[in-house]
Amino acid sequence: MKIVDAKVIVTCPGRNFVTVKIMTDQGIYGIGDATLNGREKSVVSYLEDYLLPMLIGRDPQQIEDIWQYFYRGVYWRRGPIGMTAIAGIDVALWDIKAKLANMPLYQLLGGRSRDRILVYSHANGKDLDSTLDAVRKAKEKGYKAVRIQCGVPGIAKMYGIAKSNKAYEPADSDLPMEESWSSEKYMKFIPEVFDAVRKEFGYDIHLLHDVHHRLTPIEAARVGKDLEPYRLFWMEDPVPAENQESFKLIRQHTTTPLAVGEVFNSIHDCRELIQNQMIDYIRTTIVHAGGITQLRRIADFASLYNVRTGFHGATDLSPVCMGAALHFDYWVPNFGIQEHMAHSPQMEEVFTRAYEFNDGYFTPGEKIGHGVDIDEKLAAKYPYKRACLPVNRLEDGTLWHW
Ligand code: KDG
Ligand code: MG
Repeated sequence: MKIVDAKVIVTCPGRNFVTVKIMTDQGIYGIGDATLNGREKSVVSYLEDYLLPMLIGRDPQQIEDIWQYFYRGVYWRRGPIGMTAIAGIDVALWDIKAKLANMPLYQLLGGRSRDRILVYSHANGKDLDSTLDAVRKAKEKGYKAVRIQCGVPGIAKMYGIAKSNKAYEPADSDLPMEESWSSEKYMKFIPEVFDAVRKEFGYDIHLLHDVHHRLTPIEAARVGKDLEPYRLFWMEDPVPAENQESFKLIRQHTTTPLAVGEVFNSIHDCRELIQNQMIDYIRTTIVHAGGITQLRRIADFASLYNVRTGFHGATDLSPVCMGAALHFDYWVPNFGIQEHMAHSPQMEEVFTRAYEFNDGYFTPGEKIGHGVDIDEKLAAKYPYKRACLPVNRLEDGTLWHW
């Protein structure tokens, strides 16, 4: 069996998505997500100018060898652009292999370990009342777990809080917008938010929160401690994770569970965090971490230390990534939770999917492969539009993490 063609499809049905499509001499094809939010074209160039031409003539069944060829073989290892490109190819190859085996992907991975996949949704509001409303709406839709973000009094423009009726804040400006931040104002306000949510909805719902890397370790320790009475499912990305040692300090002070890793792209980025049991959930996902081939290694390694998965699943990860992630979640023994943000109807017209939501849980569907496909004709109607993520500054103008 041989790969006879491979291409990249870029489409923007509301936001930019990059999809790898690999064709074989047996008529079977596979697709993979290679979207890197706000930097999409760098991955497109890496794929088109380098990796895809090297695929032609190879046996698509040799997923491992192809992965090693693009990881070890290129000399320049790791990094978000390279690992996202590898992930796009890797998932397309797993899709082909599952189609060849005439199985849904989860069967090929080892079969399902659970009946359904717990997902968390987002509830965010510009103030406390609208946040409580958003939680109510998420509950009405059946979600059993909700990530809560709330505008902070005194902070004018803040990432993670929806503008108008949008579900979240997408990368939506031609050049980066500037937002602002005050750790002091946030740290005072956030326990009040969770206090109000627990008072209104009780403890029979999982609550999550994303700090988005904005605190220092000692500040994160304080927030974790202050949130303990509200029994969070997790506190996410409390500090930037380049320095994995930071988490030792946070861990010494709080029992609030920690989730980290949506910006990681290799097993080495999370090795110390996992090995030293400094986190509880690993968020590294398929599209940004070299695909299923590497993520399997990360999950197996994490299972040795009781660290469970909680994959990133914002809307900038295409339905192709979501489909593949749900097959992985169905199988992986140390599953924790899966993030879910609904794609728009326009996006779901371009990407058809077999996965299904029912009362707070997903199932990946029984379609062979990963069950997601792309309508290329429709995709062509939505040309790429540059869209940048914002930057963040402290009140005195200092550029900050966001
Ligand atoms: O591209 C960046 C978004 O995916 C990210 O900001 C969303 O933090 C996020 C999350 O937890 O979903
Ligand atoms: Mg996050």
